[in-house]
Amino acid sequence: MSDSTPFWGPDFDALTAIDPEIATVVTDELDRLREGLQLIASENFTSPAVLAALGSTLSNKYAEGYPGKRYYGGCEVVDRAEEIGIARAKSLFGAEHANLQPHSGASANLATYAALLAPGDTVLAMSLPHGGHLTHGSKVNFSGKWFNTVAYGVREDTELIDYDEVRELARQHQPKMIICGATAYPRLIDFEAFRSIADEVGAWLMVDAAHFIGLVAGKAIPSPVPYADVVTFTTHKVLRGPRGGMIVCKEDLAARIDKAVFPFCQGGPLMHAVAAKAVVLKEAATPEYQSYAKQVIVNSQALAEGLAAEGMRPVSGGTDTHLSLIDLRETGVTGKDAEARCGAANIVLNKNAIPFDPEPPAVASGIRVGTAAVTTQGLTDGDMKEVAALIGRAVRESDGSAAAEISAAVGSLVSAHPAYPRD
Ligand code: DSN
Repeated sequence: MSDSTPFWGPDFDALTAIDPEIATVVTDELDRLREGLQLIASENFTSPAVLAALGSTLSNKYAEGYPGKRYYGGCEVVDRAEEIGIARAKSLFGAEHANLQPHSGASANLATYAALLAPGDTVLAMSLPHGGHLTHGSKVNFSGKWFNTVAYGVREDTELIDYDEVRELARQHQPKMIICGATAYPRLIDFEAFRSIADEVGAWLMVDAAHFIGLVAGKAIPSPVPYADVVTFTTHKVLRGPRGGMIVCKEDLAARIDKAVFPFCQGGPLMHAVAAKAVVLKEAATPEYQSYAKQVIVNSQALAEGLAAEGMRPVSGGTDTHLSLIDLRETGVTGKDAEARCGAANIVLNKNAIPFDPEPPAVASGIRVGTAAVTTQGLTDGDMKEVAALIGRAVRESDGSAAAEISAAVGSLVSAHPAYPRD
């Protein structure tokens, strides 16, 4: 690009003139992000570079197929974005093959089932109430309807994955694929143990790394890539990229995975999102990102300790990652009420089932908190003590005046570290 090449991209004045209603939604959401504490463990704040790629004219291009093998003309420019992204993904994760086209984590998982299994095959995966994911065999999802799912969970005493149970179930049910990776499991997963169980019964090993792949990219926790046949993930959690999915796998599965993504599960890729994924893969290869990933965990551990001091028990006793699952039963407040009370005070988090939860999922006995976003905006472990105290007060005090006071304290904290500066 020469210096004189104009970037034809987001023009907020045009949006305001053409569609003031949607322009207001966009600015209101920006205000919401700026004014609250964003503790949803699966969210983050994308960089201006990622947003520029997302808001570009690459969105216009139909590019069914893969670089050099498209079903449409005019793909030679967007091909470059995908080729650059694939090379960056392989290098960052030490992977033999990468596919950047899945529209989401669920699409990446669907494609992996499609690549490796036939309907009716048996899959061994973590149960949703113990921290798994809808696409790991829930009855309301394709995975539970079209496949025979056997679920493993955590031990009641330690709240850690019960590897003995996983091995026993694998021997008993002879699954064609074993899945590890979760949405509400705060501890490291022993990928070597899963590999050895998969090898013992001749199963594929799929790791759904959506939650923690950013920590892997930042070299803050061990990688599943050397152990798994296929690793799927989203790009918008700790990794801090655009909303979307990605798959890395061994070379001998490359063609199967690519054909499963397109044409089996998807049509045209979202080339603006593919380009934005390439951008974040470059950002994530920097020393700054590695420091960020480590700080996410330091902050997460500080937050878990702070919440424990507030009488809220971290499930499994703590965290090794960006998230904590908090058992609220000692407070007498449900997850549902805690989410609402925190929300009223501009603290955004989600209710979450805890293992062996006596409450139904829509009520839940716990909350889940993550530090990916607050670390991006520059909050440190010192700030996490205050965050924990604010959550503690919001959960315990249900009246409106407390919410207003807590909200004011949240405002002071986040305005010192704006998610997206105003100038
Ligand atoms: N919904 C995501 C999460 O919040 O963990 C997983 O898909």
